[in-house]
Amino acid sequence: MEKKFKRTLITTALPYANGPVHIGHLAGVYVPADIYARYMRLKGEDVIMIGGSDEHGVPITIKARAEGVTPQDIVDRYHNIIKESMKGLGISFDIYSRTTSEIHHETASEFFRHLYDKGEFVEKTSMQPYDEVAGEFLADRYVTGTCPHCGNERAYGDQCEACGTSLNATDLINPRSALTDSEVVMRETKHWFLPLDKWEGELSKWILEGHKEWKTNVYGQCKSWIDLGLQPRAVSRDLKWGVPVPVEGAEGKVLYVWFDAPIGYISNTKELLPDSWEKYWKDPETRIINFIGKDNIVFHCIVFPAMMMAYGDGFQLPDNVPANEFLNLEGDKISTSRNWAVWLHEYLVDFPGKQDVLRYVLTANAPETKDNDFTWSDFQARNNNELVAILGNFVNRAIVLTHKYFEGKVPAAGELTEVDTQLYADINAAKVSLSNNLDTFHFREALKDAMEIARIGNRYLQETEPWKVAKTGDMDRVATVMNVALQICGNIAVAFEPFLPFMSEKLRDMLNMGQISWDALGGDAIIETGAAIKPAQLLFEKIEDEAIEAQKQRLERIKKENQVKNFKAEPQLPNVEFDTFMKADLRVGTVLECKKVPKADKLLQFLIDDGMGTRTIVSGIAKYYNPEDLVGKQVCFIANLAPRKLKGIESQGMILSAENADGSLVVMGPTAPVVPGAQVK
Ligand code: B3M
Ligand code: ZN
Repeated sequence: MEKKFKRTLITTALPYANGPVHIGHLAGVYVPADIYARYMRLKGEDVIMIGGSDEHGVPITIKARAEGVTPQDIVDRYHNIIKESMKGLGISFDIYSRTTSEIHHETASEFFRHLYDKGEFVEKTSMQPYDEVAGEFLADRYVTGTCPHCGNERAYGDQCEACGTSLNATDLINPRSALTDSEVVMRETKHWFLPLDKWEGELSKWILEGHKEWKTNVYGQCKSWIDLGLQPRAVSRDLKWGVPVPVEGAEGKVLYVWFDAPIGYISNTKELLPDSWEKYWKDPETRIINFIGKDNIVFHCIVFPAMMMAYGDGFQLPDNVPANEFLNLEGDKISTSRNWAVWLHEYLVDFPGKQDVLRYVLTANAPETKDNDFTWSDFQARNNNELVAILGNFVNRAIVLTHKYFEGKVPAAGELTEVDTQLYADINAAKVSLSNNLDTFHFREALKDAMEIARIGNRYLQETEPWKVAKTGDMDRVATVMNVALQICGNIAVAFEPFLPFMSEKLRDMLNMGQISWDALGGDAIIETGAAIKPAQLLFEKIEDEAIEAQKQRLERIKKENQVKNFKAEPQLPNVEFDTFMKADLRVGTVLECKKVPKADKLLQFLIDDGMGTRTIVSGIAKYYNPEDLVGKQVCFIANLAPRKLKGIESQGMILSAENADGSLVVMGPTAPVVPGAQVK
């Protein structure tokens, strides 16, 4: 049995303000949360949706230092980009605030102080890396040194990027400060720890016994954490950027970002509702839903709940944490630092007016149970074959025909036939499934249910063929069919509002619909008889290949840039004597002819003027050159390499090329013309 509740508090993970948001954030958190919030509002529920930027943490300080600006500059920049772009996509936060706000600093500070005064923390001293020149403790990221596993001399204190091992700063050999390049020393420092072990029993009971209905990925992660045994967690850091630890003698210490960030949900609720925020957090009849990505599960299901248990005072734990898995982009993990992402603020510029297309594709592909892939081809196909061909097409036909036969006035329905009543039964069946899926956070399936209504509409017109009936003169029947078709349009406007709010608004405007509610869904009188409707406007447009190509090329370019950035030269080979080198007869020749080798997609066949005559050389560079472009060029080649047969052609030497970071080959030649046959020495 569903627990009774009076109101719903939706929280959405606070994105770090060290970069803009991308499709991974959207598919994982903000689009599903927004669908749910809009659905609740349509049902007339008391619901608020809380968002905001997470503006503390070490990565923000690193970015600021790299750019020579302050952390505040960084977070101001990204907070604004994030806030504006989310608004642009129609993510309907009731508040989108930030953790540098005064109210958040006060709230987080008070939260810590309350736990401190209650004796909920344990204090521990430990040895931490310290930079004596800067006079600062160093976050692991700020320590560099030699990796004990692979010998990489530029490993970071938290991880070696060469071999991928995660490290502690104390593991590094010859650790140095990334701030001043001075030698790192270890110094004693005191921190406060939240003893999660103390709350293990309660957490286990609450989740493992009380919330078996949670998604298996969420439940499973919680179970494995609890089974491993929970440890005390540090809730403070030696850092200048953050909420200062409100305890005497804690100068230079701030709250750990994962301590203050979830409190941001509370601060932002307070900012939104200064007088009534408490009922959203402390009344057992409030339902709290945390929308997050899978990497945040432990903080939302274990750490933050333990903080609330320790705080007491009626704070409620979440009812559900429908965390999603990750979305990949064209087969690769999305990464802010590698720029491997589709950025929301850029999408909104590149595809103006197409917010709903992105919302649709991200929902249809939502990584609800496993990681999923976003590809531009799929984006195009879903727009053209689903939104345009099914949804847009049905609505357009219904509205155009109404104008054609009834001058744009909703005709009265006569007696309904079996086809008509079956249609309403089908829509109501879709509604039941749709509501169930939305209630249980199965948004992909829910979207299919909504789409089913448009499919039902297309089938209905196909079956009833009003254009044929009109020719028989039975305008009463045509009126009934068009009335029903317009009711389906009205149903579509309601069913899709949570998913595609821009489309829904446009459709409601065309149909002159006023307020809508979820209750009306499935009804046969959503659209009033006799009312005037507006001329048809296209709800979706075909997306052409050029637009998709441009996006694919952008990704290709980024992939190349990353390969260049990450290029590591091969280690040098052992020395050879000069005489050994001189044994290779290197020459310059002029390309007389160049053509593709049939049935070998890698090979080009050259005819070279080598100064002594001509010779044939076969080279594996066909992927990187048009043969015509090489004719007349001068190339370096090894003249005395023993001839070899390639695809039946004897190659008399080898053309020299350099291999680029992406594996592509560039042919070597002289920087100014020389005589064919010139020796390379
Ligand atoms: N900023 C981590 C993340 O964006 C973190 C979430 C905070 S939610 C309180 O993945
Ligand atoms: Zn290593």
